[in-house]
Amino acid sequence: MHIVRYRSDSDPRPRIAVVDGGVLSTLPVAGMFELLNHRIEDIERMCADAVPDRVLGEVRLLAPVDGAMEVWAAGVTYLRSRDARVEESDLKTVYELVYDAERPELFFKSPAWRVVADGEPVGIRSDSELNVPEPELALVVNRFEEIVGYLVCNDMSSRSVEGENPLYLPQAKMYAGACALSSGIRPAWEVDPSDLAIRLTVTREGAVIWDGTTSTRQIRRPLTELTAYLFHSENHPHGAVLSTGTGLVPELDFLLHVGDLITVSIDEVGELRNPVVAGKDHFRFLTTP
Ligand code: DO4
Ligand code: MG
Repeated sequence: MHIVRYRSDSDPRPRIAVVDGGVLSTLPVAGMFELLNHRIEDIERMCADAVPDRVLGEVRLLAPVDGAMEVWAAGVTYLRSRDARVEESDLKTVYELVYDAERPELFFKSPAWRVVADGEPVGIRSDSELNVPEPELALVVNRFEEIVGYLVCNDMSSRSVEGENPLYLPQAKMYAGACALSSGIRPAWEVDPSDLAIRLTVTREGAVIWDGTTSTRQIRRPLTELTAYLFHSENHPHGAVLSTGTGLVPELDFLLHVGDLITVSIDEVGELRNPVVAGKDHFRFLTTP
């Protein structure tokens, strides 16, 4: 079962539904923001009580975030991410220190309206030479700080901008098309997230040019430690998405090209596929209603 946001030809308003076996059951909420205003046991009951009303082929799936929801991300939570950043940066110690520190690295990634959906393009900055996808397990958290489900996130990043100076992190991480989320939230009551395979594949002109796999078992911190820091000094009245960091980083000689197809899949959670474009002009669709 997955929880999705969709739009149909017969109704321009986005709706929230449960999908199971290709059949949708629309939920009685105005948006994901309203669903995440409920406790997890109420959400589970709502999903169980929902009545089938249409099939997947009749609708367009949207990014599963709306209202005042925000996407945040954790960093340097896997050894591979620490080592890759030590290699690319002149200021190595910040990454070594944060990997072991009590306080995790958390950063703001995107408001709901800037998130791109499965199938839409992801972006690279026109002023950045070294760009990578970051395949990550993302947590969907309700306003009560409970993890209600899981998504696939691609935390697109400029390695050259971040590598030049860690203070450029916001520019390396936040730009048009930098945040992609899979369509369906896999409910937390259906999946154990402790050892899920995460796979990244990059395809160019039909041929695989990079492929790697890791597991959520490699993450250094408990997931609830990350959500506790997210809610420590800020309220998230519409809930939030927290991406948990990457365990796969291609070698420094790997360069993403326009036209590459990035596929991230996480066992039992879902798949996210996005072609690569360069520059902000491709993302006007996010800013026009
Ligand atoms: O420290 C910079 C960002 C790290 C990150 O995004 C990751 O480890 O996934
Ligand atoms: Mg990341």
